[in-house]
Amino acid sequence: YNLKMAIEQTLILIKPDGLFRKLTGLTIDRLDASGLEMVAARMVSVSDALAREHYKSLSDKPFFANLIKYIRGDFHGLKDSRVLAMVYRGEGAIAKVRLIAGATNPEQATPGTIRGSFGRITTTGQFENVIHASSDPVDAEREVKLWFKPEEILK
Ligand code: IDP
Ligand code: MG
Repeated sequence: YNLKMAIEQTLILIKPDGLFRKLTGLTIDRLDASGLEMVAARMVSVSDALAREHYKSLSDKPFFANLIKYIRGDFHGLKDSRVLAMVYRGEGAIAKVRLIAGATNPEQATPGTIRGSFGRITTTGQFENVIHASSDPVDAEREVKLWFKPEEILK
């Protein structure tokens, strides 16, 4: 049968480990192969406030402090913190990108997914999983608005 999915937008971040390890092209190649369309992209220097707002639902987790350090580039010696933020749009975009990204824990992520191929857990136990991808429609809408002004996203 023909399963028609809603047209969605989803936020993707190439995290500091992805930039540091020169995985930008490989990551975008996999996202483009999904058939979804890139409709916004921006290099962002991640302030403490933006990092905390983005991950606010995880603020009570034991790994939260390190998560803020990670997303701000503190573990990768980047002179200025930076991530590549993108919006992809298309049918079922949120779930499609989550599938391409793979599971949160790189050790459990399916080989061939971005995290399964390129993610790692460091000797100090930090997850380095290369990308962020919005997890559901509510999160996606909130995150797209947090990282992009409306005029920065192609209609
Ligand atoms: P997601 O990125 O797959 O949506 P979330 O549970 O939303 O996973 O967690 C956000 C980020 O926090 C993860 O991508 C990862 O960088 C980090 N994280 C999540 N769970 C753990 C953990 O158990 N240990 C260390 N870091 C974690
Ligand atoms: Mg999440």
